[in-house]
Amino acid sequence: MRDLFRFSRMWREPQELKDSYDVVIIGGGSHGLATAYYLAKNHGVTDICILEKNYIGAGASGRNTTILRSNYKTPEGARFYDQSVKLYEHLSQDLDFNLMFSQIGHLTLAHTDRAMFVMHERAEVNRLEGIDTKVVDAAQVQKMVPAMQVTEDAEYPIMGALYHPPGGIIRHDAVVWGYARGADRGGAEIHQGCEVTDIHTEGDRVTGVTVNGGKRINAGQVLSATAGWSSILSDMVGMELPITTHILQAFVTEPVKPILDKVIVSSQMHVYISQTDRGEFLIGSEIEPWTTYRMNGTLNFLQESTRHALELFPQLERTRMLRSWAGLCDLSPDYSPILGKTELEGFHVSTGWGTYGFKAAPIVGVTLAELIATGKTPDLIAPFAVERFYTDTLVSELGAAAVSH
Ligand code: FAD
Ligand code: PYC
Repeated sequence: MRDLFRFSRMWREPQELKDSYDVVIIGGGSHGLATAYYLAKNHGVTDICILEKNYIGAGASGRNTTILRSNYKTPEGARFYDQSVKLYEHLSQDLDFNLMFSQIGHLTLAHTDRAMFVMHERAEVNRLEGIDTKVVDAAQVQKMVPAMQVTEDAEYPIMGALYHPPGGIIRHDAVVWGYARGADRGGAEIHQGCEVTDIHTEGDRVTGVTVNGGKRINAGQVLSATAGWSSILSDMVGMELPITTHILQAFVTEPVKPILDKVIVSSQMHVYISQTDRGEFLIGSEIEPWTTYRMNGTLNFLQESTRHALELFPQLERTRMLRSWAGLCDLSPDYSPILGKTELEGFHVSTGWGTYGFKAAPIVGVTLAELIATGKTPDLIAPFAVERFYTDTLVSELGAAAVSH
């Protein structure tokens, strides 16, 4: 299996795995790769291996709908995602790789008085954090998106929206490849087709991992950046995380002329829509309510999301669907991430990203790299420690995390 992944123009051929590293990162998605990149860049830590059971970007990082934004509801969340969007603004230059960030603006539609109230609340939290977000009325929405149907007699009439100019879309696999190349250039080893099958401990600290084939690797610091699979990894050290894994689906149409240059989200219609640089309409919905590790799509998703997308863009009626897919999402009870240290010394996690973690990759990388290199939890991520579930200090992003949760 590993031989399948040996040839890449973007990073070095992997060496044989060594017996020990300073840091082992489990998971070659955007979070694991970004952490490796910033460990070398910001802290000079280079004795790192990234262990990926599949190929780089095989998880949710290569399956998401590429939305970046920071219009969250809690001050903790808004300021955290704001730092991430700011890092994304300069990431192409930083990685010397074109990530195709289109900062086109993001509109969350409101169809009821209650939804308008929530939009005002979010706008106010954002304003206090210095984030550019405001409430606009239906006429302003129509002006910004002339191609969208904004009529009063619609099944879901649009009363207004939360407008967030810094939001946008980016090329997701470029982000993954850019960080992988950057991590490799910084000295980290990337091992694809390399599954962690066990994690070892001695007393109350982590000591290393075993990979498929049976090789044991020693390490004083292990990061599990495994998102949808993170409960399986934490089970290996007897740690129960409050995470459930669900699928989220999306599809793209054939390319059409450019008619949409905003990201559109409607919580009540459970649909979100953008148009890619290639002209495809990219359409997604809500997570499926059951828990699973199987990434199978459903007909119900295609029917419902198509129906709602056509209510907003009836001109797409004859547009053909090109492909659909699903990815795993790791949901926490308060819709905020679980990030940083655990009770096991040296074992760190990045999980609880649900349907919204791609936008967080740069700030996750910066803050986890700081934690691993210095042993200190940066203030920005302190609210997201796993202890919050035992100290009743939840950070509830319900209603602002992604589509309708
Ligand atoms: P992943 O990219 O999932 O990487 C985890 C990696 O761990 C995987 O590659 C996996 O193979 C590997 N792994 C697992 N177990 C092992 C093991 N035992 N050994 C070695 N490797 C292992 N977020 C947004 O911000 N905006 C969006 O618009 C958005 N849209 C989404 C749309 C869809 C359809 C989906 C599915 C998700 C979406 N998300 C979005 C969420 C986002 O994609 C994820 O939160 C984010 O990509 C998680 O990144 P990660 O690096 O933590 O995990
Ligand atoms: O994080 O904004 C988001 C999002 C929208 C749909 C899926 N994730």
